Amino acid sequence: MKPVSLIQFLIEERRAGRINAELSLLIEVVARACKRIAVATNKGALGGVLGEAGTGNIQGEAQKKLDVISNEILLEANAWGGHLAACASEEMEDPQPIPDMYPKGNHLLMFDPLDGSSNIDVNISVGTIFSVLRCPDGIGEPKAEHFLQPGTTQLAAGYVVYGPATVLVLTFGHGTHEFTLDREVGSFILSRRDIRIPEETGEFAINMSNQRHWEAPMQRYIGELLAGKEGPRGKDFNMRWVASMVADVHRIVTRGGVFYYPLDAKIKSQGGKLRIMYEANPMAFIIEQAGGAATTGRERILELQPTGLHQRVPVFLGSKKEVEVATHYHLEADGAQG
Ligand code: AFP
Repeated sequence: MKPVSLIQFLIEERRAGRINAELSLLIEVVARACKRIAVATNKGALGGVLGEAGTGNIQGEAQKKLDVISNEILLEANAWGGHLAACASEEMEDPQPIPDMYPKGNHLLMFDPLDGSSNIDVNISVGTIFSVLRCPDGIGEPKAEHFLQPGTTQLAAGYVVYGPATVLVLTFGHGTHEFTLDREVGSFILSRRDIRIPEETGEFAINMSNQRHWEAPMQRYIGELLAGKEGPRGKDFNMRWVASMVADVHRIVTRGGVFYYPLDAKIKSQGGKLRIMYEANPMAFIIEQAGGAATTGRERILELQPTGLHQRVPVFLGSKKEVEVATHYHLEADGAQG
């Protein structure tokens, strides 16, 4: 079969009436920016881009040089195209307006420019995550409040994993599709259309070092997975944890599995570890469009009403039946308490 490039795919989606020209251009621009981030990450130590930037982001986390560079690449690429009303990023406290000298569009773009950045210096996969919303009508200068829309309103979401291959996974709400970067040609080529995540799995991803801080239903659930064949689940489970959400989610999108970043006593006051607007929502959209499930352990992520641009939530996502078991344990425990 003839290879289908991302550009061809976007034209087909436009012809099918699933996206408009502005959204198509937006995705092209984001994909082009991610190719530049891939080049920067691939250079490693030779590019002088490893290590700390000496600054902190809004979350109080140390920024890596590549965090800052990736953020700038995405901002610069998206400023002038006329497809955006504003951008928001993990690395900036407030949304970034489009400079006055450029035309404005109707879309809001949010991104985590380089997720898993603690893995950069050790040459383990990192990634970019993005989410696209419509700018509410009549808003010329979007503020944070205009971004605070539930995940169900996302027009598009995607991630790029910078691993042995650079891979883009994308959804417009009509299935989840994967594109692999052909480095010689410089184009993303469709490598999997309409991805389906198996409903059942024997593989889970969680940071086990937090076990003692988890809530009781999480202790029970993971305890049963660890008990394997001899336990109540009657089968053995395997564990993986890359500590780059993009890489962990990409494994699930490829062969199934579940990913958990639950609430624990250490992070309870901040609501969770992962950010709703540019981590949980886009990943939940991608996973649901591939037949998986995504909850906070209690509620469907995509239905949450966000209250802050950098709000954090617990994340349970992946193979549907397994996410349902973990969610059921939490709801059951809440019911028993209440
Ligand atoms: P950074 O982007 O700050 O490296 O955080 C990565 C992340 O948000 C997500 O990608 C990982 O799944 C998670 O943190 C890893 O968390 P632990 O450090 O608790 O393993």
